[in-house]
Amino acid sequence: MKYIVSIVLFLSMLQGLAQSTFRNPILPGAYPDPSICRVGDDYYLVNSSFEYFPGVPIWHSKDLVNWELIGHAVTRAKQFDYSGICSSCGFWAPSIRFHKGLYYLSVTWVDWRMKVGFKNVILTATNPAGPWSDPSVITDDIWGIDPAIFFDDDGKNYWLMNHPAEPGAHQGASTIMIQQIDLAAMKLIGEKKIIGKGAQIDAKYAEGPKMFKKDGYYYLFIAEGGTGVNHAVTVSRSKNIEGPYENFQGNPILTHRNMGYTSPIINIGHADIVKTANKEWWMVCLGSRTLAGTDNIFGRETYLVPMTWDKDQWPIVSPQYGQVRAEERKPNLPEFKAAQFASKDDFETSSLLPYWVTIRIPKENTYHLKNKGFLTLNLQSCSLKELSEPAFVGQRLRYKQGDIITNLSFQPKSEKEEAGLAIYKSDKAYLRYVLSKNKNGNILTIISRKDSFEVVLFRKEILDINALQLKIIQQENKFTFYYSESQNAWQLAYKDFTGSLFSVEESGGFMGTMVGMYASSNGSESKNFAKFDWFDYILKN
Ligand code: 6LW
Repeated sequence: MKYIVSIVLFLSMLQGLAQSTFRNPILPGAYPDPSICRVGDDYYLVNSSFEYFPGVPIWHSKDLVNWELIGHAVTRAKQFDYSGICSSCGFWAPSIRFHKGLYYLSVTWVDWRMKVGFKNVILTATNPAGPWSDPSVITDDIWGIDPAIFFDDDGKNYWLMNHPAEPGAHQGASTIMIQQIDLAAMKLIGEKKIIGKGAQIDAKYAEGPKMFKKDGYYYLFIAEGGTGVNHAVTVSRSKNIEGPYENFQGNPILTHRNMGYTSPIINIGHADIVKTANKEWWMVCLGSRTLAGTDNIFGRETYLVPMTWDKDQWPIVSPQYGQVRAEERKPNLPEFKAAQFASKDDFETSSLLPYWVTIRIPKENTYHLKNKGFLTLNLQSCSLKELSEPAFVGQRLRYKQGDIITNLSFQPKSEKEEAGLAIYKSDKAYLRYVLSKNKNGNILTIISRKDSFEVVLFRKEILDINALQLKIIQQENKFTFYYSESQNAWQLAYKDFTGSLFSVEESGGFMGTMVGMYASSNGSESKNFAKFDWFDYILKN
């Protein structure tokens, strides 16, 4: 008996321990450039979303650990013209703030075809779940990214942004500017001041500025080193908002750059901070989990790190450890039961669940849920290789080990028509696992594409296409493909495709990898469609 009691006590102690920690990243998958604000007991967080629609996800939490996707800031085609924007263009580094009943979201809209390439805008909302306003353009004539607003306690409001360095500065040099903003008129006023250029003497890419006031000091948190393995968070402060700013001698306050690729979490940088109602300070930042040592195929994700202040009132991030930890102690906040979506979507809803995204804004009727219990994709003549609006509905790849399964109904009518699954990194790096047709009949193929170079990994005639199921098993950076012609009679199609193709290191860009349902008639007009009965993305670790 005594023995049983001690086992129970031991188990509950273990459970207690388990409950006092959380796992990083708090938002796995391509959710970079986090910005956070607190309103009472509620926390709101936003991320970059690049060429995907709806744009700029808005998250809600009460405990900083469990997050609910409550909406997006960009839900209407009228807000931004996505047509033809390149992969990794679109929305960069939003910042969210709350002031006098209104939520403010400042963000960069990137389209290299514009005169400058960067348009910096503000959207507002009374409810963070939306609807958000149309954009007010603050700058479209200065090279600069990552805008943030700061509301000072004297009633003045400021606009902060990354800004070019003086001509002749070292390669990659950039600065941080500040200028007053009239938020009623949505116009910059007064003079622009440069208040930072990074902590390292030859710092590159000073960006992502966030301003805070505490005990008479203005603290300027920035990212520097570029958004790769040399990324870092640094801080400077001043008693005068317009400077001069003094760099903290303990900079960088957070980085994994000193570990290079030996760290299982790389790219740590681009941060925002928040003070809880319990007077704790926490930092959110971006980082990436690597697979097989180097491959970062998830893109940049959101992490949560504790923060405190030293005796001289400089911030100390991840006290004792100085690193972002995969398992971290929870904030001192009551647990928030965030609504979680089931892994399987049966497509019983009348509109897509919020985690689904499309590449740019598809033309009307590219997809629909009118056949209850099915997602229907109408074949588009464009494909994933054009900067167009393909029939693709996907979600972020986010598990180190996961199964992706779908049930497809599709009758290809020509050799150009195809439908199935796609793993998509950009217009230049993706893989299609599709049912198509040749002169002998229906075929199932797996084709990877890097730039304009395609490799056919698998091709097989399929006799019964009425109950076709496709499955991709991901184990770290290896992807194995199965198909089944009758319920769960799985046959191997291709084993261990190395996912380096989807990594930022190999294929560049700022965005991570998406996986989803796809259909195309590859340049020909088609009235054909593909129906997906369900889609399941199961966590296996
Ligand atoms: C973003 C910049 C960055 O604007 O990457 O991590 C850019 N840092 O701050 C795109 O996400």
